This record gives sequence, C-alpha cells and structure tokens, in this order.
Amino acid sequence: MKFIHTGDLHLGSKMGTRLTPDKAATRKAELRYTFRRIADYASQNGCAAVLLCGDVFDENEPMLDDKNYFYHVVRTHPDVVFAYLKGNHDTGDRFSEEAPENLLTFGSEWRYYEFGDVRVYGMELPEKGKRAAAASLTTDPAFVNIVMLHGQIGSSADSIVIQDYASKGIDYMALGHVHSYSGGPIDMWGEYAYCGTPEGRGFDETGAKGFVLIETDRPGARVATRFVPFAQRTIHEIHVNISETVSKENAADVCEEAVAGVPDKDLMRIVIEGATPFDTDGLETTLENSLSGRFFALSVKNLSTEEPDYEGFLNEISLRGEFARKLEADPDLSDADRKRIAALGFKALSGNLREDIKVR
Ligand SMILES: [Mn+2]
Repeated sequence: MKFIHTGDLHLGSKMGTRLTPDKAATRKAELRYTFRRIADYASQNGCAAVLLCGDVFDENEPMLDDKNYFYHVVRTHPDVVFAYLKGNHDTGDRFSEEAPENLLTFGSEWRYYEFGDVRVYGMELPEKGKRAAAASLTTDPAFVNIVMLHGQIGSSADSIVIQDYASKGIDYMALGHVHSYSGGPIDMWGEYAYCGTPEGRGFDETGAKGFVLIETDRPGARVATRFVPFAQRTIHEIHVNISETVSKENAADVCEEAVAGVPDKDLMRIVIEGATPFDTDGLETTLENSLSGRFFALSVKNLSTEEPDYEGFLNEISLRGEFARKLEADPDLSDADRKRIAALGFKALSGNLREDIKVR
C-alpha cells in the first residue's frame, strides 16, 4: 500500500523574499499547483492517502482563497484520502460545515485511521509539553504502524524526543516542521523522516524539495520509503571561491561557469568567497546583468575580501615594491595593520582609491 508523506506547504506564504511582486505571485500560484500535482500523483499511483503533517497553511487564519483551493483539491480527488494534522502555523483553520468525506483530521489526543493492514496515528501536539504525548501512544503489531506528528525533534519537554518512541512498534514516523528532507532511525526497526516543504519558498530553503513515498508490504515487513523530488523550481545556493582568479573580469567568468549547469527555470543565489589581490567592487552588478535574464530569480552576495599580494611585491623593483619594503621594515606595525595599510597604499598607487577614502 502506498502513502504520500508531505506537509509544510505553507499555502498563502508571501514568497516575497527578494522576488519582484510578479514573481512572488507566480511562486504562490506554483506552490498551490504543486499541492494539486501531489494529489494527482496520489490518484494516478493508487496511493491510499496523502499524509499532511502540518503547516498546510502559512497563517492561523488562512486567506479564503487558499482555503478554497485546498478544499477544492481535496474534493476533486475523491479516490484519495487526505489525513490532515495541523502544525504550528495553521491551528486556527476551521473548515466550513461541510468538510469533504475524504478529509480525515486529528485532535489533541492520539487518534488512528485504518487503511487495510495499515494504521495511521496522529496527535496535534501542544506548543508546550510536546514530549508528554509519547507516553500515551500504543500501537498494534497486527498492523503496519505509521505515526504522524508536527514539531521539532530535540531533548526538551517542548520537543519530540525520538527515543521516547523507540520500542513502540512504529514502522515509520512522518514528521512535519523542518523544511528540508531528513531522517533517521527511531530504534532497531522503525524510521522517522521530515518530508520538507514541497517547494522552496526563499533563498533559505535551498536544494531538492518534494515528498516521501511510503510503500508498505505487510505487518512485520519493513516499509520502504523514498524521497521524490517534486518541486517545480529548485532554489540553489552556489558558493564560488575566486581566490585563484586574476582579475574582476576573470572572477565574473568563473562565477558564470560555476552556475552553467543549473536549469534556467530555477532560482539562484551565488555567494562569492575568497581573497583576491584586486578590487571586486561592481562584481555583483556585472553578474546580475549577465545572469538575471537566465534564472527565474538571482541574488549575488559578495563576501570576498581584497588582500594584496604583499609577499609578491616585496621583491618588485617599483614604487609599490619600495612601499612594501618600507612597511615590512617598520617594527611598530602589527601584521593586521600592515595588511590594512598595504591594501590602501597599493590601491592609492594604482589610482583605485575610492573618493570617500581619499577625502578622509
Ligand atoms: Mn512549517
């Protein structure tokens, strides 16, 4: 039997971080549509249920538009059951009088639903004292036991403590809250996983996004799970070290090469790192100009520092060499000061000192 483990959709999320209003609107629509695609996938692949592990909506009182979309998808996929456990962002969502028949919900006590020989347990954990919930969970070895929860794994009384769920006969624990796919063992038998968000929402939600496909066989046989990348666009963060480059133009080329294999439809953040003997002022603008038309969205962060090739200048027969030797010979200078003075001095000698520094 197949199940989809998803959650943290955050429908209604602004998606506005570093995106133009137009693009943010596009991403909002894509996020919604991905939920619809997940429902289609469940239907086409004969999944018994879609397990929604919390934060379906981004706000406690979701916009009517987002609610309508969600319940429309549920209603238009009557062959799929949606098991919806609330998280910490959607607690105030109370669906209207006529909840669809294929929508199952949970509450503040353990509750389970049966799908043949599979039981799906869930409990909506309180903000405080999440840990206490584990004590009251019992499962039945005559079933494959799947547990749904929403919250942070940890060791405090306010978190989900994985060890508390060991030896409880859990085959798979479907968690929501953390926005990237990750997981681990519960005990010698069971495993837990966070499904992550189905679409990255901003530059802090990078990498592959999708859902977990769960396949059960029979009670007593291990369940098979696999992460299915499903996002319409991926958000990338690529770090480029430009220490080995010889000029700003060369550094720009190296950055462009570093992102060459990334699909055009994706969102890209380039983080430039390293130390160069030349000034990289304007490198961000150069890259934004050359690459912004290529990606859905682009952000460039330049964290590189300028470090003149001080050692190399020491043997040079030039004004710059003379300056370096003078600095080297001054016993009162700390290494840090020498570097700082050298950086400014070399800039001044090459005529690249910025106006603001010249005035001071
Ligand atoms: Mn969330």
